[in-house]
Amino acid sequence: MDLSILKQALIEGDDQTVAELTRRALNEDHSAETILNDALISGMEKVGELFEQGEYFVPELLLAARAMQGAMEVLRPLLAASDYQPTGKVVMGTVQGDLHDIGKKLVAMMLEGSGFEVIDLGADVPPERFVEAVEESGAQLVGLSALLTTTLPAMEATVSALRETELPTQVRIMIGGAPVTSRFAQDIGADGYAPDASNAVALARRLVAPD
Ligand code: B1M
Repeated sequence: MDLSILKQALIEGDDQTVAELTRRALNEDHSAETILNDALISGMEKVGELFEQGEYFVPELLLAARAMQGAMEVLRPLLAASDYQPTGKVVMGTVQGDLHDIGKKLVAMMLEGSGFEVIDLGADVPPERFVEAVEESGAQLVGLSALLTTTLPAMEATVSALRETELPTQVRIMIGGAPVTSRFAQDIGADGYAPDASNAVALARRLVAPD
């Protein structure tokens, strides 16, 4: 099967076809990673371009996002399958004011797949909820996602709230999302930045490794 058909179905926001073609591509021996990168993520990039060009509006974004989430449910067991032993506990969420959660879910899935226990707080998460979750769980790592330039200040506020609270364990913070850079991570006092899900896994492993 040519993965461009799946990509096109995602761009059109046709959730049933996207789920069916994702299953078919797996049956035809495309790997979960190839399907994700070459059809789904690249399809979402195209959706973003169409939005920027004024050809797509929020309803089209929502349809594409719903189709992507359906495909991710199909891929989830394969992306999460792994031989690794539990590596650490991580609290994840998209920061306050930001509803974009597809990339964050992907990072959470890949972290689960590499042996992390993930406490996923969802999207639009206020700083104090991150603090509470770390207090309750004793997680060593927090992962923050933001997709809007306007929610970068909420990321900074969350890092400050975590740094200002006396926590049971010393917590490391990693951040990511399209408008985030490693420079921004340094500026706000996060411990690291990852540009995508696989780099996020490598970074998370480094951050929880004993010094
Ligand atoms: Co919106 N949106 N959106 N959107 N949306 C973007 C982000 C945008 C770039 C589109 C555009 O203009 N080209 C633009 C932001 C511009 C900016 O601020 N610079 C934008 C806008 C403007 C908006 C609204 C303001 C639109 C409006 O209402 N006028 C609005 C805001 C709502 C809000 O959040 N308060 C809005 C709404 C939405 C929907 C709700 C309709 C929907 C989200 C649905 C959902 O997530 N459940 C949506 C979507 C789908 C998009 C695009 C098209 C796709 C995002 C996506 O899922 N990408 C997006 C355009 C684009 O990105 N090309 C866009 C696929 C995903 C796998 O990638 O999330 O980047 P990504 O995650 C990557 C990396 O960034 C990284 O790893 C992931 C996997 O590789 N990563 C991390 C992410 N988090 C990480 C954390 C880490 C490490 C790595 O460590 C913890």
